[in-house]
Amino acid sequence: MEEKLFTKICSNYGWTNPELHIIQSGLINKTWKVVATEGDFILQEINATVFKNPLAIDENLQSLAKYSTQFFPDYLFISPIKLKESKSVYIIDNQYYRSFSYINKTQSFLTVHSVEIAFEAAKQFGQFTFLLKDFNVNQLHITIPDFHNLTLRYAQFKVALHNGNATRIQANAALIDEIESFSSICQRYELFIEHPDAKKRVIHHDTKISNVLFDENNKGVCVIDLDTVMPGYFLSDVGDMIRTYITPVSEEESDFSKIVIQQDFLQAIKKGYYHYMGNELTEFEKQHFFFAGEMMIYMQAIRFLTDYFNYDKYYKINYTEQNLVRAKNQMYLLKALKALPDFA
Ligand code: GN1
Ligand code: MG
Repeated sequence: MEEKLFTKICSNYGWTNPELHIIQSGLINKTWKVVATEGDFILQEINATVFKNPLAIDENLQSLAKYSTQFFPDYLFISPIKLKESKSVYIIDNQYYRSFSYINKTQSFLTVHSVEIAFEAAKQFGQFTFLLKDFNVNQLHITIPDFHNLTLRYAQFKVALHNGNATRIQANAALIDEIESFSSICQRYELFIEHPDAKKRVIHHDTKISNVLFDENNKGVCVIDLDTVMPGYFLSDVGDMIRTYITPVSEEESDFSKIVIQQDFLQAIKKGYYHYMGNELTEFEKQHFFFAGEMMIYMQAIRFLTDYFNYDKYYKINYTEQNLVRAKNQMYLLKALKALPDFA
């Protein structure tokens, strides 16, 4: 970040003697840690290409924070620091910034190294949706339309096959065939969302492990990264946990032999999520617990490959083939999961 811009941001927040440290996590927003005399803070630039209306995020967080403070005053709901006119988004040079107090004595992880961590994280995300179960979901703005709409993601993939980078498409015919051969997942998803027992709930929509803060004893403290909190289906949150907690390596791993399924982690996610949501989910939803994993892994493979064909416009990359590696990694994971008896 430019010195001049950072100085302006700091004076806006009233930070003195600030030090700026980049945090290399997340594929969409830019994140820094600021260490100042007034304390430690997280500073973020919201990606306004992805979040077309950053002020809608702010309104969502404010109404959820208000509800949470009113009904669950002890719950740690992480909302951004408020500025003038009680907005928490600071707009400068057409860019959107916001800041959070850094929660001290907490840690976060990039991969899940124990069943306890998987359990704790799933409990946190279950608690989030549980506490907000009587909040009117229709009050929330849709911060990314059709974010986890698999039908649309599949359609976007098909469009990319026509309009995308021809060399990349030709070189990956086998992968494309493979993705198409799993398209029954789209039909099952459609049957799910059409069913009256599939409930619209307040859903986090990005339940990767780095979005949970833990205390020094590895107990879950709170969930973070609330930009995609929107009305949605439990499939999204449980599915993304399955996608990201059950293997020892992340979507970035290029040595696929390391993608092994740890079945006890699957059970830990279920136990953790059901801790709060066990009496809330309908029987129909529970029957789709494992399907959630399939659906989210499949969708993520499609999203990475679509972006690769579309010249890597969406996800941050550090090397040319990164989105392709991510897509292949996710398809490998999907096949490994489908090979388990529960998923057959
Ligand atoms: C993006 O930026 P980050 O890492 O929080 C993406 C998620 C994907 C994830 C894959 C708004 O999340 O949907 O699951 O990358 N968020 C958005 O790592 O597209
Ligand atoms: Mg996110």
